[in-house]
Amino acid sequence: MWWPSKNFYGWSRKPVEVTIQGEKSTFRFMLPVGPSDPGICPQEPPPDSEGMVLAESDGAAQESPVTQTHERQNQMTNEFAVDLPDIEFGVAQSPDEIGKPEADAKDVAVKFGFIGAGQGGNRLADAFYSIGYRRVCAVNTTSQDFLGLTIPSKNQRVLESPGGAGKDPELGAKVLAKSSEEVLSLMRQSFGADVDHIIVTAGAGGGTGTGFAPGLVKLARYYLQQLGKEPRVGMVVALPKKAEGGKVQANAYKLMSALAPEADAKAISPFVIVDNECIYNMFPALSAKAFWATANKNVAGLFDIFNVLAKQQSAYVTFDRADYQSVLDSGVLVFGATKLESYRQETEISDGLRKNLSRTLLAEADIKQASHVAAILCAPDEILSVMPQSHIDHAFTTLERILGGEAKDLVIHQGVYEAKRAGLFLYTMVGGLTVPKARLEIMKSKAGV
Ligand SMILES: Nc1nc2c(ncn2[C@@H]2O[C@H](COP(=O)(O)OP(=O)(O)OP(=O)(O)O)[C@@H](O)[C@H]2O)c(=O)[nH]1
Ligand SMILES: [Mg+2]
Repeated sequence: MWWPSKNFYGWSRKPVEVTIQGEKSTFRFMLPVGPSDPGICPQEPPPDSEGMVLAESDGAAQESPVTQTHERQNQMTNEFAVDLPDIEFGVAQSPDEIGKPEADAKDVAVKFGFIGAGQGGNRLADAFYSIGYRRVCAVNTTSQDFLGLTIPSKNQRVLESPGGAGKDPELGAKVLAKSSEEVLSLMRQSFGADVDHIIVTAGAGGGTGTGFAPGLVKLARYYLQQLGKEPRVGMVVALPKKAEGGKVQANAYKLMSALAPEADAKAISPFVIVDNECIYNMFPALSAKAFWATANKNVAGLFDIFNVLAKQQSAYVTFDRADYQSVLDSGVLVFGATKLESYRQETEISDGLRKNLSRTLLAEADIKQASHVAAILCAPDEILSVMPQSHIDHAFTTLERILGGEAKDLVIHQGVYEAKRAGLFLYTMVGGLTVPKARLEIMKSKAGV
């Protein structure tokens, strides 16, 4: 059924009585509220949208006025039918039609769309663009934050605002609420219809990213639903370093407390918490300039490797798309990566896995809560062809024990892949965790809230 788009959303509030061929009928008319927008036609108003005039529900007029109008028109054509000329009409084009973005520049299992909010969120999204993802866009309250991004300018949008949100998330949230249609239009253009899963990226602590993030999650779900897809929406959210000021800590604490119930319930999934304090501790010597770029590149790389491997065949043990999807859907998750220098002893691989779980760029979570795990070992053929299978089995058994898997229904997906790069690499993705409350308490005490 055709349904009017946003700009023709309203119906006249009062039914109007009309006589057609001697028969009285009541109608409510569509109210145009702006120029036509024949893009994706929402069946209900988008979340947080403003200025929509909605149809009244009054029992007698349950049927859509559009349907009524079409039926009337059909009845009328019987008597007043005109022979129309046989001409080609073509397809009407509109600037707001669903876009056909470039395909990702790499072969991946899941087609992600990334939308970054605020400067940190924009840079995180940009890190995904830089490694080949193409359904990527950025929203902000000031164009200054776009400096240095590689995301094409057509995928960047400054929403109407006083020019920045000045660390005020309430202002950020108000700006987004006024521009929800514009953001949906940006998603249409940048993600197109061929998108499986949307990830919102934001730095917790500022005004724009923090204020936009909850609303963007809702809009992204709405967008996928309009495409007839599962509303799979996740987040990559960065926590401030401990040295960042009280207002930043307070903003981050409030955002994380607001999102935690949905993240813990796996309604926002995956929910990836990047801890800038952990990154700072891991790379203390990095210059200020290189710091964010290194942090973002590592986060995007860790996220990406599983998506790449899930698309690849293995002559050993394959980690497939369904395995990947089950971990992606398991809520709060952490990634780990380790390069093993030595792997001659049986215990060396299992020790590597253990380190992998403790040394992370992501906020420390209680990994004993894990419900889903992917553990992947990559090495060149010269290593895989000589390494005893018992070493690999021992590593996976150890992993299960560390995660407390023997006592519960822990799902472990394994993968063993031949790699071009020299060395033995271990990657882990552990899901089904909860937002680390201890880390939230640190932000709370620093903020004095
Ligand atoms: N991981 C990561 N975190 C960042 C980056 N840039 C900023 N952050 C973090 O994000 C938090 C919010 O900062 P911004 O993203 O600059 O703030 P904003 O969303 O633009 O908000 P306003 O400027 O106040 O409107 C900071 O406190 C940092 O901890 C980045 O490139 N990577
Ligand atoms: Mg900013």
